[in-house]
Amino acid sequence: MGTVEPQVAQSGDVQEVTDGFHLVIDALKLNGIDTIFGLPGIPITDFTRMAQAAGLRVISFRHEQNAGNAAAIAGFMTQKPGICLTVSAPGFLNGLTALANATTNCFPMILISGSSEREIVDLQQGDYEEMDQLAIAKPLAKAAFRVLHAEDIGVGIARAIRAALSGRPGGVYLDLPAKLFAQTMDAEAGKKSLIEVVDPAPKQIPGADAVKRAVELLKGAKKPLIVLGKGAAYAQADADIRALVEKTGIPYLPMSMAKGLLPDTHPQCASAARSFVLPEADVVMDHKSWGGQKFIQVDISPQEADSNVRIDAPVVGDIGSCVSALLAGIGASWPKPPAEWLSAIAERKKNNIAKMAETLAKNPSPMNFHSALAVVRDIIKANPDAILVNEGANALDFTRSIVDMHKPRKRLDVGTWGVMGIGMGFAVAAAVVSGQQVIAIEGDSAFGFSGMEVETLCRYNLPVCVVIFNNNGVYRGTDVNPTGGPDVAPTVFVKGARYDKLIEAFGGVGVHATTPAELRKAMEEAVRSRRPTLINAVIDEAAGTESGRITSLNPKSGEKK
Ligand SMILES: Cc1ncc(C[n+]2csc(CCOP(=O)(O)OP(=O)(O)O)c2C)c(N)n1
Ligand SMILES: [Mg+2]
Repeated sequence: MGTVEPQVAQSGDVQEVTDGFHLVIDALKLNGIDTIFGLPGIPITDFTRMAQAAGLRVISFRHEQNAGNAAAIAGFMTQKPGICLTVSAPGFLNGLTALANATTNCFPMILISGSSEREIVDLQQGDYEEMDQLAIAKPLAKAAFRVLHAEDIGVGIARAIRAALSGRPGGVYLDLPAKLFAQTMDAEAGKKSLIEVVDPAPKQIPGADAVKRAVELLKGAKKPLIVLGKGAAYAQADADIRALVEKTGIPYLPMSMAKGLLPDTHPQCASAARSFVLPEADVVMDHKSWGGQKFIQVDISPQEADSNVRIDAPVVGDIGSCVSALLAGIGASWPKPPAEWLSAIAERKKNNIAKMAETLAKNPSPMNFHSALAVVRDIIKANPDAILVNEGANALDFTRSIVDMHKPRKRLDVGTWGVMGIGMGFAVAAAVVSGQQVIAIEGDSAFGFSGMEVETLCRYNLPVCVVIFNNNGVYRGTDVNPTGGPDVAPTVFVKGARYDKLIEAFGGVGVHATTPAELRKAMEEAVRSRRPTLINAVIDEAAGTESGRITSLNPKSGEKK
């Protein structure tokens, strides 16, 4: 229990007192929180100092969005809410993008922000950094709470933890006005006011009838397919998921962050035949329709069924419980899917893998995405515990399809929104939480959103190897200004930029790599030394496509020429 200077009570007895600062720290510690990601300033500077003094790890960032992204992915990796701490108004707003992204992706995180005094904010009298933060956070968070009295801190933290972790996890906002931190109360009463949350993510057991319906539907399928999403990765029910896939013999398709849940090299993995299996399958466990298909959806939220296609067999519960119930339901003698279906997939896989191998073996000059990623694929294969962070457009899509993942929760990327800017926040958190080597494959544009955090990598001496696929711009570096004027095209950056020099400013290792051999040597050395490293990998500026794999989402001009 943290205490402040003893105060002399009226009776003359010395009374142990505590305050808001210490109650928040103690409540977090009581609930197993050991790390805070944040950025200091009024009114939370002293809080960061006291938290560090109390044994919490406090990781300071250069911009709150990166601290927020770090907290969110720490939550995804650990099933404990990641904590992000920000100052009022502008710091709070900087953290909000990460909070909203966490909610969208079902990452458990708590954004704790200092705020200005309610009395002044509500009368709009012009307090320092005045803003009604609770109202602004509400629509972007799964839940939002404010604590006004020191004796309510225990309840506030407990409610935030439960909201972040239970059901579909998400982002929670906790508003702590400046005055709260200095409020004092009797230390013993303070200690008693704290809550150690019991069973914050309760199991939700699916109904027997729902499981039976799903098993029946699966049984009748001629072309079944299992789609694994990042919720399956989050659940940490790896052994049961693997057993379900292997016992049924059903081909599966991992979504981006579910890659590695079973190794991508698994014989039932249909990733290399993705564009064939998705429209072709007749019964799909999870996901999107191509007409005539039937769907089983496993989800902890009963509201999610029918959200974009008719769900014929919703199975509502936590993934672990649902998968073990389905396993029990399919029993010991489940017939393998029809051989025709499996061989049609195998055929496509074989052809696509052979075609890809041919492309990867080429050694064009300048290097392209494929020749560079052949190297990354080898490095990840040799270091299956390394965590791969990935963002960009082409730099994302090519990495996702070329680099096999071998273990669960080792691929962290742009998620549901395809948001740029997660890179360095995710990389810092992945290294801090796991202690493992992190490899961040970054588009040159994507990197720019959080690039200043290379100083953070160096400051904490984290084993992070950032590889920038530098193609001189957004998607490619070849656009020209149609007017012939002096401004370059909107998608083009400074050509031949040397990102490797950025990290050298902070004592990290910078490498300029123009060939696969140079890239391989630099990545191997980074993994061996575990030093913060940034490799500027020069990629053919004409190699990418507009928006990577989602070119078709670009609106077309209706203007008649
Ligand atoms: C926050 C945010 N802003 C803008 C975008 C639009 N966007 C998608 S990908 C991308 C950058 C693509 O360029 P780069 O990272 O260099 O990847 P490349 O295709 O060149 O490999 C941008 C700006 C986004 N997804 N998120
Ligand atoms: Mg680029």
